[in-house]
Amino acid sequence: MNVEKKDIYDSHSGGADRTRGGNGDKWSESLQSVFELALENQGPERTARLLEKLAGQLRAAPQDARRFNTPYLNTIPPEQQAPFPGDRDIERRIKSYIRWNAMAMVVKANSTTNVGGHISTFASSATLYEVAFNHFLRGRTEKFPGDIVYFQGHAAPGMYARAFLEGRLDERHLQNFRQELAEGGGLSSYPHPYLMPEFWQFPTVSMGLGPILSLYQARFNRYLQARNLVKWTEEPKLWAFLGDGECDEPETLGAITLAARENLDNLIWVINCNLQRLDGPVRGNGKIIQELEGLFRGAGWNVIKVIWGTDWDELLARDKSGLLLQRMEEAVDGDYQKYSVEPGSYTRKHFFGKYPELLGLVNHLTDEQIHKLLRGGHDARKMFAAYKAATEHKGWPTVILAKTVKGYGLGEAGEGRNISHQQKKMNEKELREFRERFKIPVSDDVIAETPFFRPPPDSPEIKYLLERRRALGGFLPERTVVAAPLDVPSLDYFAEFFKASSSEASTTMAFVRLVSVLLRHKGISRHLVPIIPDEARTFGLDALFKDIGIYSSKGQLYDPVDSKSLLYYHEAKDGQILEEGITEAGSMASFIAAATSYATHGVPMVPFYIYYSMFGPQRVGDLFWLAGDIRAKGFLLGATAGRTTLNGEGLQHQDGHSLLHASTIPTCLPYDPAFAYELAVIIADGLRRMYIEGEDIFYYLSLYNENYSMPPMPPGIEDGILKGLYRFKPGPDGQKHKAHIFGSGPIINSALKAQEILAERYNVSADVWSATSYKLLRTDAIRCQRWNMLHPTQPLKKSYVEELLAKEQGVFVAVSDNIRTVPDQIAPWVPGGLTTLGTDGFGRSDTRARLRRFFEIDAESTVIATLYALAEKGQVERQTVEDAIKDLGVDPEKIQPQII
Ligand SMILES: Cc1ncc(C[n+]2csc(CCOP(=O)(O)OP(=O)(O)O)c2C)c(N)n1
Ligand SMILES: [Mg+2]
Repeated sequence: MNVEKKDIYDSHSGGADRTRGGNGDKWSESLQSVFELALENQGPERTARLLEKLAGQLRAAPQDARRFNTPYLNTIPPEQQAPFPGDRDIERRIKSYIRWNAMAMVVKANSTTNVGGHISTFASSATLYEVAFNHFLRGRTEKFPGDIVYFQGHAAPGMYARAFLEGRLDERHLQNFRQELAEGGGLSSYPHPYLMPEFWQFPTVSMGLGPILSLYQARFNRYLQARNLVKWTEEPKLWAFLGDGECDEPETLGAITLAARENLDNLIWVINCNLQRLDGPVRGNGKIIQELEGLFRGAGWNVIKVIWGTDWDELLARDKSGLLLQRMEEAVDGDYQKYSVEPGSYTRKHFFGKYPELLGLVNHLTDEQIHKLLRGGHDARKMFAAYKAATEHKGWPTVILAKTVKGYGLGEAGEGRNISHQQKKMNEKELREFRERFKIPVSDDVIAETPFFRPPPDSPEIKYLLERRRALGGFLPERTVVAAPLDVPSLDYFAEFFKASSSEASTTMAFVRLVSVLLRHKGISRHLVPIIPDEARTFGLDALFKDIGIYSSKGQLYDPVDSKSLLYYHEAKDGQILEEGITEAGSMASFIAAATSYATHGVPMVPFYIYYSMFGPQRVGDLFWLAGDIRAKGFLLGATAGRTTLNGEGLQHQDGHSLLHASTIPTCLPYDPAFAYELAVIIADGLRRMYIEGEDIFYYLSLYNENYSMPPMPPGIEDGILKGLYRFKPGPDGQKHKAHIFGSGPIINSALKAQEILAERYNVSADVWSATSYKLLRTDAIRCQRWNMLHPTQPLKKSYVEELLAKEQGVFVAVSDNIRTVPDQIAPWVPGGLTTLGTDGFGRSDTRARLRRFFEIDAESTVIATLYALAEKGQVERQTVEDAIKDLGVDPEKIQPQII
């Protein structure tokens, strides 16, 4: 244990003499002197152990409900506070101008539109950001990669307002806040790299996603270092700014132990504890700061509370009775919110006035002064000291819990009020008050127009602000992409996948083989990042454990039980696999860190995240969506896909709709390959598009666990595989009727068997097509349709699917292991319409054969659907269909799988 004297003070007492209560003075003094004696004689380590032992006894007591809490005081006592090195007056003025502009852009936008926006989040966090911008957050330079910063989404106006003062944005941008389609462009509502690719790096506004991304990004930074993919003389820090309400999201807190376990002292979270969320208080009846402190300390974080501003130091020092702390501890957040709304007289009466002795403490203060007693998060000196301590802390991540007032400075327009979050307008009186309070040089005659204010470039404020950013390496946020293309293998590198397989295999097995082939490619091997949430053995990925190892910052401190086996659990400091354990959200966060490494670090990485298909977009869909926004590149592999192909696992596991989810993400290419060669063609092309052409796209591939013979690749079909549809096996000549069956994944085998039955028994020649991507076919068709509509007099454009099927005769049927909506996507462009078969409804456990009959996607059901489609067109008798149902042994009265 590496405990220094200072740590013991910090974590246990918050300054021992400040914790006394009632007649505890003597006790406190005696304990203090014993403590000091122990320190002197026994040294810090042994003293810490002794104290731990005693504290352990205390914790065992049932009445001790606050075992992870320190008193409701600042963690850093005034005597240990680092001095503030900045120019407080200038910084205050800069901050005021930013406050004003941030407010003005929202108010302005809402004076003529209803586009919304938020004033109160930034109003409460302006000091948190300004101190960080002026003293801590480092930009990217030639020598330093730049700190990584996650800005709280709702504080975006503040970031824009600062960039305006920095001269990076102009009035037109601010004027067009949330009006991105206005002439000349505008500013996105929140941090969206997709919409502002040179400004924002990380989307954060879906609550909880910024925090979890930051955790896994901090670990990914260590991974890159351990694997020598980056060489930093100084390690960048990661800063995540978040809201206290946001901490209710499981994504926010669900993975915090990772950061302590991995010793991520490169990570700093700043939680803006304004005690409010959207509707009201976060913990009206309790204390969010204390609750979070307990959680983070329990999870092994370094916690720095910044609750009280400098004005309180003197009051606390004068309070010899300990009553002030007692009162601070008694009041709940609902009370504190009220103190920020009511005049000082209310606080005097209800907070101090509860104990007459306390009233004496504030006798010298006017009501106005009492009202203005600062909370820690509004005090630059307190925030500076906290940030400094955080950046210097070694061994664990740090969280700063900064107490603020929501809507600070808005006065009656929203300060501390429950409506604060939704406040978007201010009347003239409120604007004047705001102006007075922050001394903004805006005159009466224009104030109603809320003009933006920027001091001239040679003003002390602008010079100071720019000098600070220069000293810290440059502007933030800023997104620059400097990655060189990767040396990716060309298609012929995958030749082994184009031959017939020597034995039966699944597409999952083909994928694992493909990864091991890629790992032998010099250009790309080091850049691969296999990611897995505790399912490697299910998918056969454990074959890679031995060769490339599982990343562990600690290496392997134990002899694994299976060390003698070939597939032993091999952890290594430079391991390449990210074995995340059972966390799909965490794995997605890792995927995103790797998938954006080309932008974040200028080092392109190729993540292959393979997981249980059902627990993909259905489980963590918001992170899938974010992957699009953040311009992720990489491959997501939904393995054990298929409502019937994964047969025994039942309702909660059998996925028949992830492809549809994936289809909704604008930059995602979803594929449903049937054969090993399709997989190889898709991945080879993906590597080219993402890592040579530089396209900001990512792939979702369904993988299945059914073994069958992998055929050789027919010639000339690569383009069809990539576009989404190609003819795999034509039907026999000389039959009376014509049909086409689109099959996907392993269900192409139903189509192939149906092809035989139709030819042998029903005089139908059915071509079997492999449909690899309905979404891509659809997007292409929509693009053409739209063009034609908007250019009505010009020659018609035809989409790939229309072109491909234009000359085909007969009927079209689609069958897959997914819900019908997946193939239905292209129905409008199929000549004569498309009959679709699919797995709508809940899955259940049984054999594949029975499940496929149940969902009506087996060969027999496919034959019936094809005959019925022909009957509908009057090409075969309806009686033929009825006979076929009987002959093929299908029960027409069987349960219907679809429910509502
Ligand atoms: C996942 C998600 N759920 C809900 C919202 C809607 N929402 C936006 S801000 C907000 C309240 C935020 O409170 P807090 O985190 O305390 O931030 P503050 O503005 O108080 O700093 C809510 C519920 C969201 N953006 N994301
Ligand atoms: Mg809040």
